[in-house]
Amino acid sequence: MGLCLSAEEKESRLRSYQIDKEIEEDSRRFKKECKILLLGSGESGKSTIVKQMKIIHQNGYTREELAQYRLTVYKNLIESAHSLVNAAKKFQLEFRMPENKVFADKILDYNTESDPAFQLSEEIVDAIDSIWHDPIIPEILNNQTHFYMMDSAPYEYDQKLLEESNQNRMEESLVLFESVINSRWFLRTSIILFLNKIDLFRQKLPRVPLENFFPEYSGGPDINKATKYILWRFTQTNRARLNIYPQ
Ligand SMILES: Nc1nc2c(ncn2[C@@H]2O[C@H](COP(=O)(O)OP(=O)(O)O)[C@@H](O)[C@H]2O)c(=O)[nH]1
Ligand SMILES: [Mg+2]
Repeated sequence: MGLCLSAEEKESRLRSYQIDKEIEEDSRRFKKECKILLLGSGESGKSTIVKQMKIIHQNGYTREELAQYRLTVYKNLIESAHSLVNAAKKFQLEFRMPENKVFADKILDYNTESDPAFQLSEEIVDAIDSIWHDPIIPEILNNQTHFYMMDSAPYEYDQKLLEESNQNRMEESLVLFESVINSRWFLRTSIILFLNKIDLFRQKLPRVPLENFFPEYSGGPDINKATKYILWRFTQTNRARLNIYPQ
């Protein structure tokens, strides 16, 4: 009779019920889930946006996670110091403070290690601090259009790509955006266009005219006009007529 189930049958019904419940819960979760694909050329700020989302919406980073980033910070510091010393050489600029000539060689010879307990030596920290205060540093930084330096990499319209040094970053971003937005894979996708690094753009605009790189632009150093022009350039590529939400 229907009511007399064997222990084995009871167990299998229970298991089946549990599986159904799990499937139902999964599908409820998937419906709420929103997948985001962040696309952009190297150094455009993709990782930064993910980190900002984690800080704002997921309680940020644990002490262990922060400790893991320490090595990356050291590595970036040493790489940037190398870039500065190499740029001085490239532009044939001599460090003005005599001790910095010695420090420059010391810095080029120094590399970080991958051991998590690794600490920068005090000597190298002092050497970097000293060259950073040399009067030639502003001259080197003013030449950033012609060499690559991470972190302080200012807004990209006059910058070359890290991946390919003769490709202008802004042109590359436009080409990349055009190929994504018109791709058949994204026909039913909403697009959010992040015009980030606005702080760097604002600083750079009066110093490096946008017209030098985009001769048809005629709005001068007005940040609103320049931003509108760039937004217009991006929206012009939208042949598939997707909804674009500028941020
Ligand atoms: N000043 C400024 N720097 C930014 C901004 N967004 C990203 N960066 C910096 O740009 C560099 C490259 O960013 P990252 O997120 O690593 O780029 P990714 O290669 O696209 O992942 C990093 O040094 C970031 O700190 C921004 O809005 N303003
Ligand atoms: Mg990244």
